[in-house]
Amino acid sequence: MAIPDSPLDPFDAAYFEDPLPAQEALRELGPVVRLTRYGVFAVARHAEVKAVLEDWRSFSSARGVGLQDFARDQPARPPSIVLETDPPLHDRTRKVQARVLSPAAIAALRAPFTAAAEALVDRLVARREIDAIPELAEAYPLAVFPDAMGMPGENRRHLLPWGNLVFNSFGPANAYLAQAIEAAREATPWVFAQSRRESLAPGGFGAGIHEAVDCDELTAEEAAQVVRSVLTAGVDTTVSGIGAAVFCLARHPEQYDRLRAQPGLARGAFEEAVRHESPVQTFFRTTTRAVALGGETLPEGEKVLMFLGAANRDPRKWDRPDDYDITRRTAGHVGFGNGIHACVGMALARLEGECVLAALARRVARIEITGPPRRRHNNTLRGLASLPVRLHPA
Ligand code: HEM
Ligand code: OVM
Repeated sequence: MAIPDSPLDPFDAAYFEDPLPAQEALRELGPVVRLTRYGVFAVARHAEVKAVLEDWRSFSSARGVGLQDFARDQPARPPSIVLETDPPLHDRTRKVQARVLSPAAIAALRAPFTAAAEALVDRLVARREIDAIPELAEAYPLAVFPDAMGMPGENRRHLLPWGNLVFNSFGPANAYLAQAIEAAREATPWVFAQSRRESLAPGGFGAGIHEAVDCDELTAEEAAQVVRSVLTAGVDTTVSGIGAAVFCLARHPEQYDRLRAQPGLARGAFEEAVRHESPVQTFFRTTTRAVALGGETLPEGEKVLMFLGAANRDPRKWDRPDDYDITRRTAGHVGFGNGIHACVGMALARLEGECVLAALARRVARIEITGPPRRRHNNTLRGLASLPVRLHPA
């Protein structure tokens, strides 16, 4: 049996505007396909995506989780020593992040995160007509995340172009990446400076990571890189996730009514939005040896693209996969990945999502879309650039 070819470019404007038909076609073409445009293998079904995520020995992250193969080409930017490593280095860096971002540590933030969400939504409801992307989906993470890190108030907006740059850099060197490099010119040196120990206030996640230097878990240089990893992954992702949830709830008023009746469903409503929209759409791995996948054998040294968003809509796995259902059992979705690299920040992301949606549920009777939503085009992140809405007060 041969592996079928596809000419799809999953990094162009037409795809970003409407990726679902192309994702369905990929799923139906076969369990593994070849993307001829980039000379890589790809998996879009839930079973194969999960299999790749769970086998880090065969599907390495250390040669980069983007299109570029670090074994062939010099990395275009300093690789992450968490995301783009394998054990044993990965175990050491991840352990520090996991401790600082543990469910218990995140639970301690519930009161300030709730207060910030309520204050923001109060201000926005008073305005009635807003753009829910800059004014809610971006404003909320920018209000709470840098504080939790121990960062200063000024210049936090730099976190957005920085994240936009890194998430574009996992794709090809296309016009989106070129624009993102340009747009992050000021942000880049700022992010490196903010990752140093002296820049981070005591009590925050940043200082907590640097404490690992004192017990020789990390070198000082490594600690700054592990902080940078959190700064990179921690904002744009939740912006896309919160934007996705608001967009889902605005398009599905019957789901929003259920949430209003029972604000305790906020966590489930956010999780289902992560499954439905998959803010992080794709990541690559590289084969470390000849490996069986979907009934075929892939050679060593090949890039494999995982379509997380397609897996999260695979009808082989999900009933009515395209429905947004806030009480769906979402267990098994791969929107936060799976296996040893599964999102280490998911407790924080979920707390942010829950706080925002619960605040909306209590204060807003209806979210009415008042203008054309605009997609954001990014080589890895799926989300909106603009979502004009009217917030009807409860
Ligand atoms: C890893 C998604 C929020 C930090 C991942 C991965 C995914 C993901 C799919 C797996 C990468 C892989 O397998 O190669 C998301 C989504 C988020 C979110 C959808 C929001 C809705 C966050 C937040 C933080 C964070 C808030 C930090 C506070 C990280 C880090 C990794 C990661 C550091 C790398 C972990 C490792 O390689 O072991 N995330 N993430 N993420 N995430 Fe998240
Ligand atoms: C990192 C990193 C960067 C982007 C995404 C990510 C989703 C991690 O620098 O470790 O996880």
